[in-house]
Amino acid sequence: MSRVTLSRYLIEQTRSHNTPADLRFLIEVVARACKEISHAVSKGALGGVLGSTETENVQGEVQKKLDVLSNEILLEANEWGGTLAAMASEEMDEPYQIPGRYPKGAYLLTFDPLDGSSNIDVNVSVGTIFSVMRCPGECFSQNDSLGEEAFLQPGTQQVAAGYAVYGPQTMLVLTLGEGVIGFTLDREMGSFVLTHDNIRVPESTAEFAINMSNQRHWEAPVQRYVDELLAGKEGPLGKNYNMRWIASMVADVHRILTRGGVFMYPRDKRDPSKPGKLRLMYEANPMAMIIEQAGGVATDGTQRILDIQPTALHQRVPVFLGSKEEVDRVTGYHNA
Ligand code: P6P
Repeated sequence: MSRVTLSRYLIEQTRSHNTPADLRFLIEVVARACKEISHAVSKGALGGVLGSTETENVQGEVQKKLDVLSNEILLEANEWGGTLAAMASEEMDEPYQIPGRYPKGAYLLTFDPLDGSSNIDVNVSVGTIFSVMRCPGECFSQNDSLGEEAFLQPGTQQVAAGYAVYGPQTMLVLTLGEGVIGFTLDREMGSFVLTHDNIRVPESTAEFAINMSNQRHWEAPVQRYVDELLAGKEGPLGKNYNMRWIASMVADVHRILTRGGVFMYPRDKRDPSKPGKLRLMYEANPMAMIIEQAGGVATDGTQRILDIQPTALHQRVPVFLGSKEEVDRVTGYHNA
């Protein structure tokens, strides 16, 4: 059977599901930028891009050289194509305005250009996460600069979401709202080739992902749930569980999409002003859309992540996502 590349898949989607041509073009451009990021990441020390810069991002996190490079790659790839009204990134305080010399388009793109970047210097998988929404109303008239309010749409408004994971293979995992597909980068051809045509999250699991070092800071429902997981076969859940924590959301979510699991980054008592670590607009929302499209569940502990009405571009939310049986259980403990 001939190999289906991302370009061919998107063309066929356009015919069968009326995917707008400008959305198709946007996805292809983002994928091309991810190929360039993959190339930079894979060079490691040979590329002179390991280590940190002297700067911090809006999150107060020290920026890795590859954070900054990946952000620039995505901005430069997407600013000229005429598909976007504006962009927003974990690495930038304010939305990025499309330069006046380029046409604007109907979509908004948000992204975490290099998620898990603390893992780069130790050669552990990292990734790029992205989300696409429509620009509300006529917000893309040529001369307006867009404030963050145009981005503050609930995750149900996303028209596409995806991530690239830079691991032993580089993969692009994508949803356009019709299920989840996976493409593997063929470095010889330079193309993303369809290798996973219907990714589904197993409904039950025996594997959980959480940073256990924060256990003393968790709220009661999470304490209860994790205690039950650790109690194993002799406990109320009646089976033994395994634990994995890569500290790279893209890698942890990819494992869960592949073999099931429950991923948790709960709020904790260390900093009440921060309801968790992960950001809604370019981590939780795109991953929640992907997980739900694959048959999983994604909540903030009490409600569906995709229903959250954002109040700020860089707001953080608690995240519980993955196999339905387990996410429903821990969410039920919060709502008990
Ligand atoms: P911790 C990476 O910095 C990240 O944003 C996610 O990719 C990851 O799941 C989480 O933070 C890891 O956080 O506190 O375990 O280092």
